[in-house]
Amino acid sequence: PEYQYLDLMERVLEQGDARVDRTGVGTRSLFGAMLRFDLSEGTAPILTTKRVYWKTAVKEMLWFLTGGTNLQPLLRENVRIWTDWPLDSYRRETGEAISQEAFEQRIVEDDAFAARWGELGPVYGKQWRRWLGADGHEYDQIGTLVQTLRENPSSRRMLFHGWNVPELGQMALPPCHMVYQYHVTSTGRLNCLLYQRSVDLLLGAPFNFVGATALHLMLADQAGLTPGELVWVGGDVHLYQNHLDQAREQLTREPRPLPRIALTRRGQGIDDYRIEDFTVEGYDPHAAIKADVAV
Ligand code: THF
Repeated sequence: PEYQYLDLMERVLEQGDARVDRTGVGTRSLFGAMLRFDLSEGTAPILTTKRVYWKTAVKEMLWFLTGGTNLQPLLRENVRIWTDWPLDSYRRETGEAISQEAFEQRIVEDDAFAARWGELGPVYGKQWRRWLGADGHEYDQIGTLVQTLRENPSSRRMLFHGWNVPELGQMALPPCHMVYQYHVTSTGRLNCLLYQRSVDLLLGAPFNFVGATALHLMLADQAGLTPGELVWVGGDVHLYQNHLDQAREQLTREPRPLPRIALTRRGQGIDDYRIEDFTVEGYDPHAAIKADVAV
């Protein structure tokens, strides 16, 4: 399974179209890719060719599920992968050369500061749990999904979407992992197809695989189903120019057996999961690979 990812990385490296992107860093990019991960044996797509901080990725997914869009609860869980965007706005708007650590500390300790500067706009959590309709009603796409998985699993409408067109301009970033569609087989296996429009293959994708897997487990648990396949589709799949050496390093490494992931208890509802409910066993990765995220 990990070979699919490494093959994709190699193709982007060797055949990717070099271009300048929104961030100005520059990428090598190719368009359209599919990876398939079998979750049915409890196997998790947590890459072994570098250490992936899977708890961080699961915590991020749990944060999306709360419907939250502010950094504060994330930082209180010591998840720092979203800081760069609000930090960038803060520095631009105030002209203050604050360090990341000082900024994060203020967000954690000062509620008013967090409300003003820690807000990412109507990103994932808002759209998933509280999509604001033209009728003024807030739509809980996740709640509806769980209900349909339970009551009408042959439905072809089991999906949720982050691309809320009128609100895109208020988001710190428009959604990358954009649509999640679910499918239940006659034997009660839950499959997911995740469409990701933009893929930071070195830093982002490994997190997105873990997040989607964690959500898959929770949804299966809620609907009395067993996890099946996670099908991942990438649109613009890219490597940033300052990630090329890291990608080459990763490609020299021999993949090890993938670990196993499980829930340790049954949730009372989709909002009832915590990081302690997830266990990963048999994870023996190669060393972490450091890289800067493009903002
Ligand atoms: N923007 C870009 N350019 N890449 C992304 O992957 C990305 N995301 C989210 C939003 N915008 C993005 C943010 N997700 C890391 C991982 C995921 C991120 C952002 C950053 C990261 O730096 N990971 C390091 C360190 C992890 C840690 O310190 O815990 C790593 O080695 O994995 C994709 O959804």
